[in-house]
Amino acid sequence: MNGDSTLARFITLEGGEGAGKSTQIRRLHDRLIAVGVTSIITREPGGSQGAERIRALILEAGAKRFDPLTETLLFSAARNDHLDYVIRPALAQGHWVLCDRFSDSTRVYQGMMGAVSAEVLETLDRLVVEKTQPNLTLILDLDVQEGLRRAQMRRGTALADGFESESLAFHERLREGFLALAAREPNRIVVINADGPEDDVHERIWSVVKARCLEDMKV
Ligand code: T5A
Repeated sequence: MNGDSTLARFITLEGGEGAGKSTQIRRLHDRLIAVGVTSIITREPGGSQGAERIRALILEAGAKRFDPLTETLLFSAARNDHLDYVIRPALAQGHWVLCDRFSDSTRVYQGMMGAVSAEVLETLDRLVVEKTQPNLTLILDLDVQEGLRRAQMRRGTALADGFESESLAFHERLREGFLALAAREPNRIVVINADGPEDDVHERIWSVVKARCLEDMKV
């Protein structure tokens, strides 16, 4: 099935801190391999050499966050590099791309939460992402306290980054922001209940990916 760029799919996973995106992206990758689909796993911010350098700058543990417009420009610069060097080449070779966060995170964190205007975000999206929009976006929706508990467990004694250190109210509004995006774009975005055991969440994701991306490929 791989090798044909018209069959390649770009899938993004989004949601709040600790919702299980990285865990579920690995599970989806393995399941796709089992049915003969080659995919790559990547992430934002980061994913390419240049973008990983920008990631280190943005997510420095214990550091104060940049202002929302500066963050937007940094995330966009990282995304531009990531698209040029990793995402578009992979899709052109017919590989599926599974990306842990993408432009919906900018819409919610910097747009809805940081009040960066829709006009600025749309202009940057046109400039950077252009036609390379995700075919499918899965929003992993989870109780905020549970997500932060999971993120903290994974981090252990290391310092939190500026995003994880935000208030509970911030994370609640973030969750609402993602749900609002999903309501606005039902053709592209599906909300996945991320509560419960990993296996259950994976099955929920798999049934959506099968129905939306694999049906016409007879898998
Ligand atoms: N950001 C990003 C912006 O503001 N704008 C942007 O444009 C972009 C792209 C990135 C930060 O940057 C911001 C958003 C973020 O704050 P990050 O370090 O990449 O930061 O962090 P996150 O993307 O938030 O990812 P996390 O690693 O915090 O969470 P995940 O990937 O959702 O969760 P995961 O899979 O690592 O799981 C966390 C822990 O929970 C366990 C895992 O084993 C792990 O220990 N777990 C479960 N436990 C119980 N039940 C389950 N079902 C579980 N699933 C996983």
